[in-house]
Amino acid sequence: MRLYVDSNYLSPYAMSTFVALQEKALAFQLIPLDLAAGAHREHGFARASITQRVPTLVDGDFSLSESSAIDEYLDELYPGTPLYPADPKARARARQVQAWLRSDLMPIRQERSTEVVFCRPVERPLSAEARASAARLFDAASELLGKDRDCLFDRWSIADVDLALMLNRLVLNADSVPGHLADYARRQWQRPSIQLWVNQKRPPLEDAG
Ligand SMILES: N[C@@H](CCC(=O)N[C@@H](CS)C(=O)NCC(=O)O)C(=O)O
Repeated sequence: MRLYVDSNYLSPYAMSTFVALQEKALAFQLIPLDLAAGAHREHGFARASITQRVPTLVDGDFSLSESSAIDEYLDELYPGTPLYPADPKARARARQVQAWLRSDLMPIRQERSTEVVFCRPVERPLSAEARASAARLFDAASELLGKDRDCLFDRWSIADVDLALMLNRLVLNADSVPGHLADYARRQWQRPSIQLWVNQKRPPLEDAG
C-alpha cells in the first residue's frame, strides 16, 4: 500500500488517513509530494487520485482520494482497531462529525492553520468571525462529548482524531478553550498513532514578512 501525503506533513486530512493505517497496523509506504512544486498535478498522480489532492491511498490496483472515504474503505476491508463505531447510528454520527469538520469552521482553519498545531503558534488574536466559529465548535463538541468523556463514542474512533485536531488549532495556540474540551484534545493527542504523525520531520517554515 502507498499513502501520498503533503511533504510538509501539515495536511489534517493526510493525518487522518495516516492514523487510520497505523491503527489498522497495515504496512504502507508514505510518499510525500511537494504540493508547492505541483507534484500533485503530474499525470501519474493526477490519474490515481482523480482529484489531484492528498491524501491518496493506493491499494494494489485500486486508488482512492478523500480522507474520510479512505478511512471508511480501510475500516470496511481490514481488521485491527475499528475506526468507526459498529452501531449504525453512532457510525452515522461519526460520519457527520467528519463531514462537518471538513466543510465548516473556515475562519478557525484560516486563522489557526495546522502550522500552529505541528510547528509553532501565531500571535495574532482571533477575529470576531473566528471567535464565533470557535463558540460553535465548543457548543457542538460539548454536546457530543458531555463533560468528562475521553472519546466521542463508547470507544475511540477516527472522528476523535479529526475533532481533537480542530480543537488543538486553538489549544496549542493558547487560545481560550473550555477546560474539558482542552483536556479531551490533549488526551487524544497522546495516542501513539497521532504522535507518529506529529513527530514527522518537517522542513523549517519560512519566516513571514
Ligand atoms: N476533502 C479532502 C481535502 C483534501 C485537501 O484539501 N488536500 C490538500 C492538502 S491539505 C491538497 O491536496 N491541496 C492541493 C491542491 O488542492 O492544490 C480530504 O478530506 O481529503
